[in-house]
This record gives sequence, C-alpha cells and structure tokens, in this order.
Amino acid sequence: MMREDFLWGGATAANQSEGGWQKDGRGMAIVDVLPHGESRKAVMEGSLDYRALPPDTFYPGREAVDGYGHFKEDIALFAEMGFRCYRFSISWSRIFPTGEEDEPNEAGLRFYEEFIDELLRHGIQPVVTLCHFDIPLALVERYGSWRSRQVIDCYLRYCDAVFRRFKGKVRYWITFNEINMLMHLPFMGAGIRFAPGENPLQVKYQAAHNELTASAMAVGLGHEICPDFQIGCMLAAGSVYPYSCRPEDVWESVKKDRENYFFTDVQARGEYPAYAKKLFEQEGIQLEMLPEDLKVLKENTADFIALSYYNSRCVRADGQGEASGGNVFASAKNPYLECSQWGWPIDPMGLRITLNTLYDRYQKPLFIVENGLGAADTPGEDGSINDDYRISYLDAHIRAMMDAVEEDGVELLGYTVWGCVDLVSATTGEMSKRYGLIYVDKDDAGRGTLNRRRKKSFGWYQKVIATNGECLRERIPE
Ligand code: BGP
Repeated sequence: MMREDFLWGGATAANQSEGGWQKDGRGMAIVDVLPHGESRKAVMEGSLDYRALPPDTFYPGREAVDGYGHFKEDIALFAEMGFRCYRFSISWSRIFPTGEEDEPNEAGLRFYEEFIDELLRHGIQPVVTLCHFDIPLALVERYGSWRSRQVIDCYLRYCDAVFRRFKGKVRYWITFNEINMLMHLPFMGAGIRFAPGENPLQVKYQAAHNELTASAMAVGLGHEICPDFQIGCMLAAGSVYPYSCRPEDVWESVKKDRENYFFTDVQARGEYPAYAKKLFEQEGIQLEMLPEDLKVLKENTADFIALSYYNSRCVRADGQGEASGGNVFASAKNPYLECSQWGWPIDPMGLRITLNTLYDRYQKPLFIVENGLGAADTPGEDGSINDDYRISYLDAHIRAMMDAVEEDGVELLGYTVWGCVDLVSATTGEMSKRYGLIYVDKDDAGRGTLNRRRKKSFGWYQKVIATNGECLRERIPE
C-alpha cells in the first residue's frame, strides 16, 4: 500500500504556464526571449544570441496559458481531481525584477500569497520550485548569469524573501529544476551563452559550482528561517542502459550516468565525487571557489531528491546505430521500446529501475515531481478529448512506481503529473505537445480562447488519487 499521506498531484512551472510577463512590475526573464520555431534550439544551447532575433519573433512563454490570470480556475480543477499537492515555480523576476533591487516587489509577493492561500483553502499542499529555467534577464546581461558568483548573492536574497514570506504555508521547496540541464541546454537551463573560443566545459562546470553552492546555501538559509522546511534538489533522471552487455557499452553507460549524477552526488552527499575531480584534472578545468564553499556543500545537503522521469536512455561505445530523442539529451535507440509522437522512448520499468538506483545511491527520500506524456490531442466533435494514450502511459508508470515502493522499499514522498494543465513545451515551444489532464484552447501560433476543459485522463486520475493508486492494481491481468 502507498502511504496514506502520499502526495499525489500535478506540476507546472511559471516559465511555461504563467505568462503575464509584464504584469505588476515583473522583470524580463530568460523565457521571454526563447523564440518559437527553428532558432529556439540554438538559443537554448547558448550558441545563438537572442538579441540577434528578428523583431517579429513570436515568444510563446510571454503569455503561455495565462496561469497568471487563470490560477483560481485551475486550482479549483486540481481540487476536483483530488490533488494533495501542487508543484509550481515562483518567477524570480516577479519578486526581484532585475535580480538586484534592495527590496522585493510587493505586488509579486502578493500574487504568490494569494496563489498559495488559494491552494491551502482547497487542502492542497504547495511544492515550490525556486528556479525553473527562470532567471532575471538583467542578471544574464550584467553578469553572464551563473558564471558569476555575484548571482549567488542575488539568488539568496530572493530565497530569503520568499522563505520569510511563505514560512508556515509552504513546507516543500526545490532549489533548482533539473539542475543537470545546464550541461545540455545551457542558456535555457542556466542563462549561459558562450563567447567564441571559450572552453564550454570550463564555463559549464564553473556555473555548476556556483549553482551547487547557491543550492546548499539556500538549504542552510531555509533551515535557519524555518527548521520544518524540507528543501530538495532536482535531477532530470532516467537511467542510461548499455546497448549490449559488451563491457565497453557498460562502461560507457556508467560514464553517461555520472554526467547527470554529478549534480545529485554533490547535493545529496555534500562533496565532489572522485570521478569529477579526475575529470577536472584531465580537461584542465579550474574551478574558482572560496575556501569555505566545500564546507558549505558538506553541511547543507538536500533533504530529499526530486526527479523528473520521462524515459530511460541507452548508449553504445561505438557511437553507431540509430539515435533516439528523449528528455534533456538524445541517446542510442533502444530496440525494445516504443516511442512517443515526439520520439521519446516509453519505458515504465525504467522508472522502477531509476528510483531504485537513486535510492540505493543516496538513501534519501525521493519525490517524482515530473512524469507524463507529451502528445497531440484532437478534440472530438462534441469537444471531448479521449486521451487513452496518456492514460495508458500514466497507468504503466504509476504501477512501476508503486512496485518500487511496495516491492522494493523505495521511500517516496509523492508523484506529480507534469503539465497537469496544458502548457508551452520547454524544448520545442509548442502548445501542441500537450501533457495535461486539463486541455487549454491555444495553438502553436498563440491563437485560442485559453478556455480550460477536462480530458478523459482527468476522471481517470481522480480515481487513482481517491483509491491511493489501488484501482490500478484491481485490473484483470491481460
Ligand atoms: C523537463 C522540464 C519541464 C518540461 C518537461 C517536458 O525537462 O523540467 O519544464 O517541459 O521536461 O519537456 P518538453 O516540454 O520539452 O516536452
């Protein structure tokens, strides 16, 4: 049985759902300069400067699905589904428009206060991501974002403001969404752009050190402000399988996994792992750090490990064969798995494997804060959306998760379906790549009424929550 207080719910993020980019004094953020269309990838990677984009460029995140104007309606629908928690992110530039003001923007704080109060009124526990691919643009322009230590102070000032304002209302915090995204899409993940001739690895690991230090300091600060806070780190997870049992393939998979575990190794264990120190030596990477940073990392490890899981990965040492898509980075095509419409492998058992691997590695509570299927939905003539494909994805993944808990003993705090109300896709900027249990009437070109509608998966998930997952066990085996 799943624990009685298991946190079933859904997740979104300000950068992809909130919109309201100029409301109530909000400053510009990274998401406001991520374009729709072909140039998006180069901008996300940091190889194309957003300032070079033509004036008629469409930026889908600026309005997104107007969560800013629809939050009461959305929360009422979440409550109807029975959510016990809701994960969302605070837009940093709503609180500190340029990142450097002396005082926080009261209108921004008031917005989130109303938002959080609305959740609590419905008995829904808030789970807050402090930074979900969302940095004030002024900090990118002034300091080169996380390249600079300066940004650590700005981040802590922001954390301090929201920790103090929302203590007593919010218990669960996540310092950075998918912190390992920095290695793969450095501008979207961390506001990093590269100058010609720079060593990208040097820049990325320096930014990683600054973010990891900021994350640890936020854990320390949060616990000081409220000892009851649970402050987690977050990883874009998904185990890397060897393509075959050839030792070379297996070794390659160990190395690939480490590229991502590097972050949680530091955040959960409090020190740089031996393999990372070797890598820095081999690649000539020199991290600038203060002598006390290592102590800060050691003393302020994360309380829990949050993760997103969409797919497993696969790797072959010879680099041959077909490639496959997937969250965060592409890998070799696994011949045993089907793929989504967007080419991401579908691997429910991979979730069980990933949860076990993470729990074995860290022995800290885990929290699945993203999982779901990005698919195109076509409303029927009567307007109904019969998303059986999404139901079957979620059904299989939730059962694999329950196996990890019930059969394997993994300690898991909760599960939130990603994009529970449709939102803008992070990697493609499309609306048509939908994850929601609630449909939003808006298309890729930004047209639509923004009306919300329940999909078939809405009622299905409502039942899952009401039975604490048990309804999925009662099926007659195929
Ligand atoms: C994760 C992000 C989310 C979300 C999700 C799905 O990487 O944390 O922000 O977008 O992936 O990805 P996409 O929107 O590209 O389908």
